[in-house]
Order: sequence, then C-alpha cells, then structure tokens
Amino acid sequence: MSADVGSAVISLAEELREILGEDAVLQGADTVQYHVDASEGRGLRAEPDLVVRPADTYAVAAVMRACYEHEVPLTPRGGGTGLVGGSLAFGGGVVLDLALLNEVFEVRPEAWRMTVGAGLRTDHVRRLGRESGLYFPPDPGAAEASQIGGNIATDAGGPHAFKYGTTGSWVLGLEVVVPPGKVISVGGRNRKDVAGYNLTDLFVGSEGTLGIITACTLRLIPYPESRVAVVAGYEDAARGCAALEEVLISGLVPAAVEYLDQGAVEASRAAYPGSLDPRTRFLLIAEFDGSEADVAASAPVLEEALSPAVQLDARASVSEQDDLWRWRDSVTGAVAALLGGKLSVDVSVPAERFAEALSTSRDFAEQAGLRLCGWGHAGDANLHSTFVFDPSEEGALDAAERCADRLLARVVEMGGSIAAEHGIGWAKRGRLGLQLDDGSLEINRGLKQQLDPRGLLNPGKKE
Ligand code: LAC
Ligand code: ZN
Repeated sequence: MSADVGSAVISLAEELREILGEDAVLQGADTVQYHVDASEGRGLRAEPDLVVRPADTYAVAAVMRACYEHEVPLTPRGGGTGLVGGSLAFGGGVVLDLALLNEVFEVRPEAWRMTVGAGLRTDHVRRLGRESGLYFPPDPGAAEASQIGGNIATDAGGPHAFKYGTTGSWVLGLEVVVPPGKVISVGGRNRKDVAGYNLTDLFVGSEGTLGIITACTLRLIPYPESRVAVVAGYEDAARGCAALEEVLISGLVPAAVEYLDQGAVEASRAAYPGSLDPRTRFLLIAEFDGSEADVAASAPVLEEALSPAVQLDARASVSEQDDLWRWRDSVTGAVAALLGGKLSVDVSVPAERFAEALSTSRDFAEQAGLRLCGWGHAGDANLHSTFVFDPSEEGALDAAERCADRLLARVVEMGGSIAAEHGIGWAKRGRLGLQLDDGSLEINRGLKQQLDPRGLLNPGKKE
C-alpha cells in the first residue's frame, strides 16, 4: 500500500462506517477469509485493506461512490468459488461482499420468472424454481456456495449448459451499480427486447469489471418430467471420443455430456457411487431429459451410441442420478486433495477438435513431468485440464504455469477459447490479446474506459 492509498483508506474506512454501520466494515484479522477464494490451490492470495458487507443496492452504490471519490480500488465478491482469483483484491483496496443482498423479490411461476438479489445462493435459486414446478438449468459445480450474481458476472456454465446454455442464457434483466455509483436497470422482465444495445449481455461475464450486479430477473422453464443418466467407461480416451461422436450424431439432444480422463477417474474412483470397472480409464456421463415417453424412447438410443464400453450404467431413478451428480461435483475437490496444488486450465475448442485438445493436454503434462487430471463438459468441448503438483516442491507451481501457458497458446491456434466458463480473472491476466484480435481488444478496452474511467473496479481482471 502506498502512503497515498494508505491515508485514503483510513478516511474511507471512517466514511464507510458512517454509511454502513460499524459491523459492516471489516479490517485486519476479520478479513482473512477474503484473502483466498477457490483459486487457492494455484497459489493465489491477496489482502484487501477493507471488506464491506452492504445490505442493499443503495449501500452498494454508496460504497462505490466513496471508493471513487477516494480513488480506492473496489473488488466485488460473491461466494468466492471462482477458480481464477476473480474476487481477490490484488493491490489492496476494498472487497465488497454481496452475501447480504439475498432477497427474493418475486417468483412468478405462471410467467416462468423470478427476481432475486445477487447474493442469493445458486442452489436456493434452483430450489425456488423447483418448488413451483420450474427448472433453472445452470448448475455450476459449487451451487451450494456460489451466488447467482457471481454466476452471472462470470457467465458460469456447468454440465447442463450443453443443452440449456450458460447462466447468461437465463437472464432477462439486471440491476447494476456502475461507476461512480449510479444504479441502472438493463433488460427487464420481457422475454423479448431489442431496444438499445444488449447491455444485459455486456454485464454477463464481465467479471465485476464494468459494474456490480445487485439483482437479477431470471427466466425459467417447466421442470422436465423425466431423465436418464448413462455412465459409460472406456479403456482409453480414443474410444471415449469415438463414442462421444456417436452421441452427437445420434439425433438426440442430451442435457449433458461430461468426461473424466484417466487422472480424474483415478482421483475420484474411490468415491464413485457404485462400482467402476477397473479397466475404465476414460468416462462419459450422458444425460437425457424430457417427457417420460421421450426418455423411454431415447434411453436405448443413447446407450447404443455409447457402446461398446467396458461399463454401461444407466440410472433411471432420481436418487441414483443425484448421487452421480454429487460425485461429479466432487471431482474438483478430489483432484485438489491429491497433492495439495492444482492449476486448472479451463478452455474450449471447436467440437471437432476435442480429442486433439485432450491429447495435447496429455502430451504437455507428460513433457513437463506433471500429473494431469482432466474433466469437464465434453459436449461443449470444454476441458478443465488440470496440472496437479505438490506446492512444497520447489519449481512445481512454475512448471504448472508454464504448461498452462503452452496449452492456452495451443488452444488459440486450434480456434478455441482461453476461458470457457471460469473467466479470465487474475490467473489469466494479460492473456486476452492471445485470443482477441486487435479490433476486438480495442473495443473491450474502450468499454472498460467508458464505464470505469478510473479503472477502480476489480482492477487487473479480464485484461
Ligand atoms: C467443474 C467445474 C470446476 O466442471 O467447472 O467441475
Ligand atoms: Zn466445469
């Protein structure tokens, strides 16, 4: 902290205590939980000068106004489940915790819609829909801890994004606080709206760098009547990829098609709900949902497409499916527990290059002498190629970072994306130019300059 920022923070802290109340402003030891997020395994930590916990939109706006006046950086934080350090305050400043903005403003089952605060947890959103017979499909891995505002700010994906799209596909409107502290509404409650530029989508995935999302109106659909999940085990990735291709040309639209490579299978084998054939070194999970009749007709087609496999395990009951998805959600934790360190590279490639992206990840890990665990959303050709290391081993993190950079560069050569669903955050800072052409990069920077001219909102992210 420079002397200038230091004195600015002292007077800012006083001002914020007056605006928000004593208890809503944390400093020193009270802020430790905000020094890390789910990117801790890749060695990211940052200490904010202050943490604030505003209770409503107007308090968020007041915090932003004060930060702008004092020229102090402001980093919004949802559930802290991000994997690229997007909610950490590198360089200090204020972290704004959105957890208290968790109000449910309106649930309108007949209109397939709800309006809720940004701090509401994702599983709560899903449960609210379910209670009204409706479905909110986005299911990012950490649904119990992540918040809907953070999911929107990162356009979080998840397994069911294959059929249903990422979180942004379900956003009708947003309330956003933009610098220097103005509350705006973009989109609304309408299912169709082409007035003005699509500012709603501008904030979706903007990673808290253009404004702070405080509330959202979400679209829902009727809950699918039935579903079947099929787990298929293969002896190697090549056989698994051949089966994936069969699924994609089968004429079905599966809700989800997931993969686990050999490393991910080994890391999570012990916790699998059921038994995994010992020959399984590559796993696909395909789910189909719809009416009972559709599911009954499609299940055999799906199984046929996934065959031949060393293991084929069709799960028709809700409890078996819940167990399976819970296990699938635990993969990232199982991989983190292997050696303590993990650097997960979230990328996507054009669908026809999925197998090549898998083998490239394997080759690069092998050449670097690192262990690879890869899993993710095969239908979307979205890989989480994760390099696992022991953080106490000298040079291991550096080796993983070099390997990650190599993979990002190769993915771009393949026409892919360096950030499919986990964002750019801090972990991939400076890499945007790898993928975006000069013209697009200039527009990106122009938008940032227009909305946040002093560059105080989540600085260093999404660049
Ligand atoms: C997953 C999270 C890490 O797919 O995106 O497990
Ligand atoms: Zn994922």
